[in-house]
Amino acid sequence: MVRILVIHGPNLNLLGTREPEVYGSTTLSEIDAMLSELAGELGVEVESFQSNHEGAIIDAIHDARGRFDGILLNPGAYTHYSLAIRDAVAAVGLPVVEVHLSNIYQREPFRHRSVIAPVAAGTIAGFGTESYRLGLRALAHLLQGDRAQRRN
Ligand code: CA2
Repeated sequence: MVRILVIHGPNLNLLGTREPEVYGSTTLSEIDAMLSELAGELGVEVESFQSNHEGAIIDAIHDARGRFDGILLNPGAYTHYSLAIRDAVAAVGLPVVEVHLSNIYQREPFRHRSVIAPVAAGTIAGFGTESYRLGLRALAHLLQGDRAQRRN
């Protein structure tokens, strides 16, 4: 079965407890539960990980090789400047779908640039928790297509 690692970056552990006007009122564990439910429908497996530390996120990306087929990644504020996370994504060679709750292009200018986007398979932003669900669907579609192609 296709296995997907979900990585939530810094401060996303606070979801649902602060700034609901920007990030909504759903907690991170509720998002993880939604993703597990959707994974069941899509016939994929998901495992979730959250860290506030750049190095821990990089380690999780490296360790995904051989254990997961793809990564659903919300890099949080690292999106905008972490060349180290970008390099890890490029190096691991697994498809990565970048997701954001908010529409980063409607926000402050420093959020308009993602250094991750050029090495991601695709990016979804602005749909709140639905961004994660759309991202999981997109990644499952990509990976299940790859599997079918390898069988033929
Ligand atoms: O919209 C997104 O998903 C972001 O990745 C969220 C990051 C932000 O730095 C990016 O520009 C866009 C911030 C996550 C902070 O989450 C909080 C949740 C509750 C309270 C405070 C912060």
